[in-house]
Amino acid sequence: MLSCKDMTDLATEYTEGALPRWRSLSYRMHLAMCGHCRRYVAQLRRTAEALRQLAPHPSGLDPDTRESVMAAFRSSSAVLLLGLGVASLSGCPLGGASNDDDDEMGGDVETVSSENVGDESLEGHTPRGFQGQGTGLFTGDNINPNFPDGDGVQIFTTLEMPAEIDADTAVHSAILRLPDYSTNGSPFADLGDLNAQEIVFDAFSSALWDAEVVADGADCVLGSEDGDLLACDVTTAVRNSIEVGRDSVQFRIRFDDAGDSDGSADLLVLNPSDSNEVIPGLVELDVVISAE
Ligand SMILES: [Ca+2]
Repeated sequence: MLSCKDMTDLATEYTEGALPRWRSLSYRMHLAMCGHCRRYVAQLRRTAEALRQLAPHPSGLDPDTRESVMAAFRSSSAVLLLGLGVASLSGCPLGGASNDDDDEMGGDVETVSSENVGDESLEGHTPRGFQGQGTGLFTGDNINPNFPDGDGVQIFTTLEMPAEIDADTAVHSAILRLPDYSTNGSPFADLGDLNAQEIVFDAFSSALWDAEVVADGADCVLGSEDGDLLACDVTTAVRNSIEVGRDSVQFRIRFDDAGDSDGSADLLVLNPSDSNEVIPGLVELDVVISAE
């Protein structure tokens, strides 16, 4: 994983879209887990936009001066940002956090993990529009010609809380990941973003389609296009579970639109070997913690 220093070094290339695809995915992965780096990159974007807007204004810089500022910005963005008085990366909790960072967070920082339980009573898919449910973890539309056109299915999953976490654990960030998937048709292009929403249920059933998202719970975008590394920030879900003493976190995973009524399948499938089997490891959870 990229360290926070790596994130600083690569920030300008990232915001300019100049990173190789694999590196850009790693960058987004770190951003999903690290609020400090998200704020840093947001500040970088705002600063770049402000510089871009200097030239068109009569009172702005002349073209030569503006270009020299931009060149300095590209070559040393961190230094320029600090010179403009914006925040640094102090407190970044991931991949290379210094001892000082550990002290700020109240103890040794570590990343702990868990995965979906692989239990058909707690995981599966269910369609909109009629009563029914199935055991595979997939979402999209037109999975079966007998389904009403335009309807689709969504995923319900349960993950154990990592064993290292108890009521006294400080949770700094948590990321939900779908480590492997395949697509059929064009689900992202036709159905929109893939979302993870925190819900709570005792047993998987078709009645969960419109389950209430937990108030102030996690509701985040896992990905927006085919090939994305599917991951998003679910810190609030883990904190919510700890607060009420639950030993799991649960999510509904679905696209923005249930179906596009085009009559053809647009699917995302989590188990590449058997789309109708639920096994542990199809969904993963990484939590950055420190003991208080
Ligand atoms: Ca379709």
